[in-house]
Amino acid sequence: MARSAHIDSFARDHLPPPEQQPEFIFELPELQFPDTLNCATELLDRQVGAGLGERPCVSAPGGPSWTYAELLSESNRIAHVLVAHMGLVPGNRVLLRSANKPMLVACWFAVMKAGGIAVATMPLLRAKELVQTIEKGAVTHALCDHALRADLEAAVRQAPRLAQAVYFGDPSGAGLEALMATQPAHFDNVETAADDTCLLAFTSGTTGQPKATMHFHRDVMASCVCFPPHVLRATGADVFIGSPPLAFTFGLGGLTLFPMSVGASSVLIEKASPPELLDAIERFGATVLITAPTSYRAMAKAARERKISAVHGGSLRKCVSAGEALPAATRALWFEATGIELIDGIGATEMLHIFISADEANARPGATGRAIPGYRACVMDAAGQPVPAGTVGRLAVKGPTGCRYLDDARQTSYVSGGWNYTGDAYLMDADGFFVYQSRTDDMIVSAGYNIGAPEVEEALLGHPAVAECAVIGVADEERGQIVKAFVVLRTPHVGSDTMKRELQDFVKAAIAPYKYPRAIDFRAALPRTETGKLQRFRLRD
Ligand code: 3UK
Repeated sequence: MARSAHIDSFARDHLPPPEQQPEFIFELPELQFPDTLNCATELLDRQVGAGLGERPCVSAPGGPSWTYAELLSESNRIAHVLVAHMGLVPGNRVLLRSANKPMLVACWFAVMKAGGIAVATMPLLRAKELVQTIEKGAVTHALCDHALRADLEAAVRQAPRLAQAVYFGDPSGAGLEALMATQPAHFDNVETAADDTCLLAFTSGTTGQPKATMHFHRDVMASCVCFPPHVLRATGADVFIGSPPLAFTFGLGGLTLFPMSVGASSVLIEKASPPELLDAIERFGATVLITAPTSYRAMAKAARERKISAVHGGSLRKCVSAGEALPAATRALWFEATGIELIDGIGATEMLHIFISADEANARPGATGRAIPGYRACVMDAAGQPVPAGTVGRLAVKGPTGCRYLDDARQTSYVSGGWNYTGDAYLMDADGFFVYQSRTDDMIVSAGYNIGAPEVEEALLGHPAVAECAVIGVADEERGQIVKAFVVLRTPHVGSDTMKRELQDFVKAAIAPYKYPRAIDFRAALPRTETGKLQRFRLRD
């Protein structure tokens, strides 16, 4: 391995000990990386060097719209600001704070170029959570959108180790843009080692204290050669669009790394609610959509009416769903609306991106897919032994990326015997397709029966009055647990005892009757994380 370029050795000093790390496998020819590797050089400088400089790269509804050459010079200028003005040395952590927009992408690449470590934060985080992030990552620098300044300033008062913060988008013109104007458009990228950490990604936290996962320059490039060419197969002519924040590795990959790895362009929208997303798809002629199952469900009706799909004369041709299990009903709904078969994929912050998926031709309703090229997956029993096909157990994966928690005792609960345990209960069928059951700790055991919450949710979603729902197990004297459903009804339906009975009968007719929700609560909305993930634990409280 090449020598680390990090002068600040914080990341290296806080890696999990080698015996606690997963096994990494690099079997594909495209996974043979050189010892010296900087992902910004690969994804940005090299694309410009290869003649793609004039192609569109990143744009946003309110502007700007940058070509690859423009993104390169913006990033180079910011890299100079980091080094010359903010005193960054390789290995320092840089907090990034912004909604999805081209400037955030430029800042991210600037950090890579300067050999720093990007710590992107969800825009909705408040001072308290930012303080946790700063302390956990020993973060010393920040590049932040002026619009999100107040919470960062409040956090810095409590965490003064973050001594260097520069803001962009200040209407007065001061701040990052003014500093950039005095800097050259050329920057010599730091020659980082392939195994130098380049990002700390915090887990989206449906439970407990935040964990920071560590990913290397090599991991970023590995994510670009597995899912994108083998499953997604986008081209340089594609226009990517979607909702996940770039602080979530689903968004970072899907809206920045993957399009840039093939010379495509990406449209970044700050608030990607279903109507805004649909407007932007039409306006920019987006061809690849990256979002979560609930968003597909919410957009289906309008997507059909507005003919956004290429088969109806619109632009959209490929759609990726991840973040949560995709109900077969949602897959069918989206297909009816657009003629597009969703590409479902399970990914995790710990694994950086997607490791089980299926392309359109291999999609199987109700199954996530098969291990993608580069990864292996299997279902294990409690003792870490593979179970036979058709048996439910714990999902275990390994590949070129894997879990390294920064200085965290929970490393040994995610990684065991070289495998990464995602915390999901799955079964593998005879054809190697993985079928999601539930989070391992969301399995409901009622009167001795194992019931996966998503299966009951899926059944409920089949009822036309149900807009959204969530199922949990609640303690019960007689049965141990009973199935309880939280249901958001579509207007004009209203919650009533009659509606309860109707939904219960509907579920009994759709799946094994013992799985029906004995309790139903009607709600106006369900608690979700900023990444759109259902927070079942908040329903349990
Ligand atoms: C769940 C899924 C069933 C599953 C993510 C794509 O979601 C991402 O990362 P997180 O760390 O959560 C990981 C957990 O989310 N999950 C994600 N996708 C699916 N369950 N089917 C799916 N298709 O419980 C997993 O363990 O927030 C997704 C790319 C990058 C990501 N970080």
